[in-house]
Amino acid sequence: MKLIAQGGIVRALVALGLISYQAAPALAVGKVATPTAQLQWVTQLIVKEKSSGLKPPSNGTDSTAARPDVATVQRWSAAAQLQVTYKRPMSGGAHVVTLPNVMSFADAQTVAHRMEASGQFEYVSPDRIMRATAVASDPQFANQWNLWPSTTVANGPATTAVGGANITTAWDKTKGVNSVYVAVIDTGLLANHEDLAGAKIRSGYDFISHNVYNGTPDPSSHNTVPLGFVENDPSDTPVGRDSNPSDPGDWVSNTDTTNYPTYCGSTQRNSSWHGTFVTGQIVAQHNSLGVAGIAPSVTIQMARALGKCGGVASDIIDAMAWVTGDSSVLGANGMPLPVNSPVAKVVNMSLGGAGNCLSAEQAAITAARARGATIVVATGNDGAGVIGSPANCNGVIAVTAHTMDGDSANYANVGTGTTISAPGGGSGTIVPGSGTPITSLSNTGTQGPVADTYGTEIGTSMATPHVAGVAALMLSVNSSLTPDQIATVLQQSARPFPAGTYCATHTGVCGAGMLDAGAAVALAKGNPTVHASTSASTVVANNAVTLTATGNAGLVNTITSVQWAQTSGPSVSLTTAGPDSNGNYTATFTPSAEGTYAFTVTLTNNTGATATDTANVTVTAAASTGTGTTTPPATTSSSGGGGGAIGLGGAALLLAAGLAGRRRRVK
Ligand SMILES: [Ca+2]
Ligand SMILES: [Ca+2]
Ligand SMILES: [Ca+2]
Repeated sequence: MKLIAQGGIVRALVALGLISYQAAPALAVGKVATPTAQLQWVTQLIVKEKSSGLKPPSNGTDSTAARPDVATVQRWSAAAQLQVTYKRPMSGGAHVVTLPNVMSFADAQTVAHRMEASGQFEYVSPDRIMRATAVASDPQFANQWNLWPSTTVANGPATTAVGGANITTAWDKTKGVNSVYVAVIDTGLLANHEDLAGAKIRSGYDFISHNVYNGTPDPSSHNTVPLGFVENDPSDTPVGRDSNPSDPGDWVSNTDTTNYPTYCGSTQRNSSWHGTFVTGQIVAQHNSLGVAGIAPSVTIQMARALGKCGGVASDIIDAMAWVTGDSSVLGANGMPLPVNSPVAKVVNMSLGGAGNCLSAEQAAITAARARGATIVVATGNDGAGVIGSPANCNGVIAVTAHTMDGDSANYANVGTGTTISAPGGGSGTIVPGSGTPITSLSNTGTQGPVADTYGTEIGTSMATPHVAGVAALMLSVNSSLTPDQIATVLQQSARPFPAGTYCATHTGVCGAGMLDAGAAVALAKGNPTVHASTSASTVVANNAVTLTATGNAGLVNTITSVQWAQTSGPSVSLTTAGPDSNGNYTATFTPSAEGTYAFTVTLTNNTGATATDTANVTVTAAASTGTGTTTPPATTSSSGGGGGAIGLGGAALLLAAGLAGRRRRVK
């Protein structure tokens, strides 16, 4: 097992984004083949046995019940062919063990595969280091072009942006409802920011373990990372996981870079306030202060999992499991957490690392989706043609970033698995543009929080909350949407990339197009339609007439009822049926008296939206059949014997009725 050479570590950390993209070569034309951040370091493994026999934790019992015994850990070490040390149980029946030394991601993967080959394990995954996918930019206040439509719309903003996400148009339908719950997994939240006053913020949690990076000395400096270093919240009790997800700051001092160069990189950094920025993008209030959030009326929740010098997959997985309703997640003092209810239906993860989707990540994502959650993940900022993880896991919505001009941002990863592009700001890959960033909430503190402010950032981290926010708006108009339906609607409503941009000329690698909130919410709302027709517009008395309703519930919606009603003419009894094999609904009646019969049909879908149409039938007396040549009925009625004969004049009326029937009302 080889240790990573220091020079390689530094290069890897530069590429990972610990050093701002301002320091990276600017305006590369095209994307690099693979992320230069491929070299990662790993100190832990996530282990899940096939049938452990270990008791799962349950409410009110100490987590020691779920811990494996010494013999089990020895068996794991034998499978790994090196000594692993038990660290803690995690969600989903998995466990975290510490490796004897820092190793590359590839070497850790080799150990994991070796363990899996023993046949004892459901999966073994390297506990990858994750980082926020933001890129700092020069502080400046910019207009929120990212919320604008691409073309002028009635009652819309005066200005448009080619790359705008058309959020303002979606606001005509909804700004969100507080019964839609969104979770953000990030660096924590300064919930007292002035632009969050009045926002619906529910209790979150701080998932950062006390011993992240502890146990394996920095291979470069040989210094051991102290307990509590990553969580960095000594005033919160107990140590380790706690119920306060406030952001204490994630600054990296010169002392930190000297003591822990492998873990923290070589460059001093101020606190990012990344979680507050991302949260503000979604729920900053519309209050003539600061900025406008995308879905200001939804309920938000912070699950803190990134601290000083990043975080680990095991903490992030536990955070994702808990916000989406997993009952097996351990909190403070290793005690099981109460189930998060109602569960978060949208999870924003503006974070990631390079490499394949971990089995542990995939298992957690699959389980979260089964609980109804839509997981939205940033593709990463390596400027690569390969997306990061967990964006590359199955079932997530992977979000890349574009600029104000609609070009792929030069830092944004694209490639297989990308779902959609959203505004991330900065310069384009082919069209440099103005470099305009995204504006949201921040803090003036360089270490701990000091005072509210507003800041600008660029990155796939900033693109991701656009999609999470729009998913929340979609759920606000249609609470029954499944994760798959949300992905489908987002893709079907996306706008094409502008001609000449990177994504227009590299089809299939940037997802379905540019996020369009106005179109997505309209489709999600699923306006229903219905069209009524008759088997004959004129019929002789005592012959059956069939009325047919052809309806559409609206995209991804379902029809809950189709109601027929007679509005004029001698009263008749309607025999209703449907849907038939074509999805049509019918009503049949046999009139006995001459006159004009009028009917309405009302289709209601599962959102409660209705559409109506009308149909008229003229009934003539039995003694006075038509004067011209008789013809068979235009449509055979479904019951009641032979259809009535109609004359040529009747055929003309039928056509007119068909045209009239297209006048349908939707509300
Ligand atoms: Ca803590
Ligand atoms: Ca805390
Ligand atoms: Ca505001």
